[in-house]
Formats: sequence, structure tokens, C-alpha cells
Amino acid sequence: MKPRHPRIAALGLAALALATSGLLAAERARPRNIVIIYADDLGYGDVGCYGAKRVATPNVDRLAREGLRFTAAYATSGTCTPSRFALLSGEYPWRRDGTGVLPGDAALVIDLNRATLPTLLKKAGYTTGVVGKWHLGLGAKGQPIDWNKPITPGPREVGFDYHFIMAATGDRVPCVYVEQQRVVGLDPADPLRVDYQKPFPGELNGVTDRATLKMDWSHGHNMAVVNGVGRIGYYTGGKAAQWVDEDMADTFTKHAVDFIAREKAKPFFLFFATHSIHVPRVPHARFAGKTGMGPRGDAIVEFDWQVGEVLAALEKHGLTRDTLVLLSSDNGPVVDDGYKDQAVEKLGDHRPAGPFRGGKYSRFEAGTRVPFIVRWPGHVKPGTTTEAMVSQVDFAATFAAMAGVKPGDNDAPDSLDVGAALLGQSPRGRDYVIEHSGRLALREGNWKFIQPAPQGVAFNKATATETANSPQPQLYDLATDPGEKTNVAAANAERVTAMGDKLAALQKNPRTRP
Ligand code: NG6
Ligand code: CA
Repeated sequence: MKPRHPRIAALGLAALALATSGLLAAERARPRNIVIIYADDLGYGDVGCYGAKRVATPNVDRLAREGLRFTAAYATSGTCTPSRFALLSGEYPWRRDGTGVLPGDAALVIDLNRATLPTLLKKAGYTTGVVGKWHLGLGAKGQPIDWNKPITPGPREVGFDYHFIMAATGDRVPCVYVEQQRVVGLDPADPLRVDYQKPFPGELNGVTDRATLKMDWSHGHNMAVVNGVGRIGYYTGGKAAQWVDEDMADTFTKHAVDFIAREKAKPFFLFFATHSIHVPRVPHARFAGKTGMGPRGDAIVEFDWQVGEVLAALEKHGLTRDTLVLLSSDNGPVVDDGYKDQAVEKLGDHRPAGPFRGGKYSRFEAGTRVPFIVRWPGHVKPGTTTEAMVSQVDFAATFAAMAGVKPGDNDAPDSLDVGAALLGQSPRGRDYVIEHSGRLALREGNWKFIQPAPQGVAFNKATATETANSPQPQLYDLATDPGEKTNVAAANAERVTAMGDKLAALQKNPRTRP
């Protein structure tokens, strides 16, 4: 039918468009439960559904088969602390001093005056839990942690009802778990003390007692010796509380699965941050030798097993359909990260970074472009793939929107709601992504601009990482050159200037959320 009045017809169309968009937003259902499985140092090419052939990852692959696999999803940073900071706070870590890789006795780096992903979800009625690697500091600034007393502030103050964590990393002391503010299994008669500067007399030392190591170090990791493995930092006491590296994946998985069982009656959010596949790679005997790739490959298989256990727990409690599961990694891959664990020798044709250049510690794509899968039966189409760009800094705004809560004006300042892309309803996520390791890089569409870094080394010999540092600006066309092989900056001077200016403006602006 021909509209009688063109103006009214136009108005009608606009109203229809508004109604539809409103409907879409309102229709974006709220997940009953949310589980984020966050691997450590797992590279884009490390799992089967992203192209790995020599290591079998049936559970990760199953998640992809039942969900949506992203080919352009990013951690904010090339290392752990900054990526985790962004994930929980919705703020770029490079806006804040002190968000680099933290020692095990660092103070909490998350601002308690702002909402976080877990506080937002708590507001929406979710019970929240974190199990695994924390690495965001514990305790108040300027007050050394007393490990023998309740440790606060920490995950609880950041918004987690439940925590069972390691303070930093497996290669940093103290080698103990912390549950609900207390070191697990601590004997009060054997108090635990930590020092990152000087050794405790009488304790084994990675330099003088090197012959006692069951796994030698290649760089760093030569301070305290715990379970025959050299670590970063020194500590004494707390012997009864010491973890067994081989049991770590089992321990974390048990606590994740127990959390699900305990909280199943009401909506929950679980942040399951595995230590796999970070160094020291000491998988359980069940997995040791499984891949022929040495402990790094075996740790991938152990990670995949952990994914399987979480999926099985959801299934067992009838929660599969009601739970949005998101799997990703905190930064790209590294092969030799400080231990002689045969990762280099046994790598063969396995490509941890997939088709990309760089790795952990790098601003080339492999530093931050990570595996990323979302499964939510009935809401996310199974077996699908998307090129939509998303960043982990978006979790706070995205999950808050799904849960129906609004972050305050000062909260999650860099987090964008990319819910439509996350659920595969739109092929478009972000228009640009900022990649960070030391300095920054900007991906806009398929153009990748890398800020010059006059001081940084281009190649880190110890880890064999191409950092992307160069005194010159770099520009790559990821559409034709995903491996960032040909710097086309000279032939595209205008684009280089425009992207450099845009990045500088984003850096200056204290927030990017509209
Ligand atoms: C580095 C460690 C490395 C790893 C990294 C943090 C040395 C020589 N290297 O300083 O082994 O622990 O920090 O990794 O000590 S992350 O994934 O937690 O960011
Ligand atoms: Ca990491």
C-alpha cells in the first residue's frame, strides 16, 4: 500500500526501527549463569579448533562445535596482570601505574571505588567466585602482607563472594593457596614469610643448590627452590601449606566444580582462571608424556581436561542450557619462559601462535589475539565462527548489559557493550582494538599501526620473542598480511599519521565508553 503522506511514512519507519532496536536490546536474554574459563599463556594456535594438529583438545574443540569461535578476539595486553586488570575493571591497564607483571607480595591493584565485573554481576543477583590464578595483588598499598593473618583487601573486596586462588603465578612465591582470605593448610607454629629481595638463610637457593633441581631454569627463576623447582622470590615457613605443582590443575578444578555444585540453585558467575599452561609446566603424571611435545604440550592437554571437567559439572547439574561459557587466554604463547622444560626442543611443527607473528610480550598480533569461544545453547548458534573484533576489556559493560545492570559513569571507563557480537547476532564488534605490551598498537578494520618504541629491544633473546619494538612506526594490512611481514608505513604516510593521532587521542582521553 502506498503511504498517503510521505512524512508520516518516514516517521513510521523511524518508529519501527526504534522499536526493533529496543526489542533487540530487551530481547537479549540474560544468562542464568556465566562461566569464564581463562587460560594462562595459551596461544591462538595451541588448540585443535584453531588449527593445532599435534595436541588433542577435544573439550575445547567441543565447546567450539557447540558455540561461536572468534578469530579476532583480544586480550588487552601481552602479559597476565594487565590483561586480568582490564578484564575485571573494564579499564585499560596502561592508564594506571603499577599494573605490570606483579611480584607475589604486591598490593591489590584494583581500585575499590569503582565497580568491577563481579560487583556488577553481584548487583544483578549473581553469586560470584574466582578460582585459580589471581595475580592482581593482595592487601593494602604500603602495608606488607602478613600471610599468617586474614589477607585483605583481595578478591572479596573486588566483588567475589568466594575465592580459592594463588596470589601470583606458579613461578612466584609464596607457593601456597589462599581461600577466603587465609593461606590454606598453614600451621600457625610455622609462620610463612616472603621476601623478594633477600634470601632466607637455610632455605634452598636456585643458584647455590642448582644441582637439586628437578627442572632447571634457563633464565630467572633462581631464587627460592620449592618442590625441586626454582622460583622468583624467597620465602620461609608455611611448609605444610606448600602446594604440589603436579596436583595444581586437579586442585583448582575441584574447587571450580565444587563452586558450581554449591551454588547451582541460584545464578552464579565463576571466573575459573587456570594456571595451565604457564611455567613452571609440571603437569600431573596422568598427562606427562601424552603429547611427545614435552611439558608444554602436556599442559595443553591438562588444560583441556580441566575444561572438560567444568563442562561435565554443568551437565551433571542440568545447567548446560542455562550457562554462558566463555573460554579465552590472558596473553599469547611463549615457548621458553625461563625453564629448561624441552618446550623448544620438542616443538616440532606445532605453531603456538597460529598464523600470527610475535607471542607473549609482543605487540604483534600473537601477543594479544587469543582463542575465544562462547557457548550458550539456544542463544549462540552452534559451530559458528565470527571475525567480529572484541576485547576482554569489554566484559564488564557487556555482561552488565546482559544482566540488566548499568555501570556508573566512572565505572569500566573503556568497556564497550559488544553483546550482539558476543552472541553472534552481529558480525560487527568493535571498530578498533588497542593492543598493549610496553607501548601500544591500534588495529582499525584490517589496518594495524604499531607505535614506535625507540628504547625497547626488537627481539627478546631469552624468550625468543619478536616484541614489535622499533624506532620507526609500523603499519600492516592484516587483510593481505595477517603475519605482519611487510611494513607498509612508508607508502601510507597519511594513514600512519591518522592512526598515530587517533591512538594518541585515545590514550589522552581518560575513558572511551560513551
Ligand atoms: C616474567 C618471568 C616469566 C613469567 C612472566 C609473567 C622471568 C625471567 N620471567 O618476568 O617466567 O613469569 O614474568 O607471566 O622471571 S604472566 O603470564 O604471569 O604475565
Ligand atoms: Ca599469562
